[in-house]
Amino acid sequence: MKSLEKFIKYFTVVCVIYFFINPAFSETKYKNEFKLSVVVGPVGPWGESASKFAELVKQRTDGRVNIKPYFNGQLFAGKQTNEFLLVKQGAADFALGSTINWSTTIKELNLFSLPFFFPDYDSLDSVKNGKPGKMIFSAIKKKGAVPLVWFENGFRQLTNSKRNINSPQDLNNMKIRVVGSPIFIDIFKSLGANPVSLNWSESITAFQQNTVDGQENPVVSVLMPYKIWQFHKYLTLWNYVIDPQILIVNQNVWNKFSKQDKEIIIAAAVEVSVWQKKVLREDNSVDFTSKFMTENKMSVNLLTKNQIESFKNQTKPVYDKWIKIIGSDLVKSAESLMK
Ligand code: X2X
Repeated sequence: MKSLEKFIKYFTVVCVIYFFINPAFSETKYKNEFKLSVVVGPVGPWGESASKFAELVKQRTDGRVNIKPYFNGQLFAGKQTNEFLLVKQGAADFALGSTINWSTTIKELNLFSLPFFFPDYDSLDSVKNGKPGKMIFSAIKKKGAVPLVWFENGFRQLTNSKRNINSPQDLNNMKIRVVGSPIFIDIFKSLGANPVSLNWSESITAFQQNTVDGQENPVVSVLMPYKIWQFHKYLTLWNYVIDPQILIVNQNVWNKFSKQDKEIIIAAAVEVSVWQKKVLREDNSVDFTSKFMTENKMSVNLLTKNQIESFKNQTKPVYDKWIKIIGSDLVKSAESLMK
């Protein structure tokens, strides 16, 4: 009996040692699939960034980290503005998303939706790379997900099926589809329009059936892949809000990756975000956009400085209300960098 006990003890010790020194056992083993949430479809720079990122990570981790993009908001069981909570709760592992969709949970993200606040890409870059960017990343962390890398969606432009928009009066009573985020409702109400909040996936049907007259989205990232000219004849280039994206990951999922795999994931994301930004910024130029959309029979309307000024004045109460919600420290910090 004693010798049996001795044998069991000896056997256990040998097994434990074997487990720790054998590379096949000690190599990091993760779940088979990590779900990456994407609101739009696979076509266009947003969807393509998600696919490229997943591919690079798989290749560079020799298949250890298998990320699968779920397009068209397949992972939401409801509103797209719940995407952040999906990641926080683990129903999605990653999201490559627009900050707009998460702004109902993280108030700081409404900074990017302040009307006529960001004059150009340089201002956006200085805010993302400076103190405000850090404040925003720490707000995201506090709310329970890990922000990894900034991506981009572009300035948002207006399209509609009724008429050219030159002044707030032209928007009077127009039904405009917006994301279900309160600042967008405020902006379009202040302009006299009738905002209707819908998930993007339901919006295309609304355009087809003419239950709304217009919408606002970035040209290259969303309007081109979705061939908006099939539904709307009028495009107004007004750069009224900027729409950055961020790649986020669930906190527990992130903690379980090895140091080496974390580095691979971040490097792949940075590489793809550089590519995405380059494509978007080149193609978002007024010349390219105007030519492309005119060829597709859209009437393209580039607002003058004075016209923009009248939209800006009209939306001033929205700015005044929302800087308090966003946090005046963050807004001031962004303003001082943009001067
Ligand atoms: O719903 C939209 O308008 C979209 C696709 O741009 C976002 O996800 C914010």
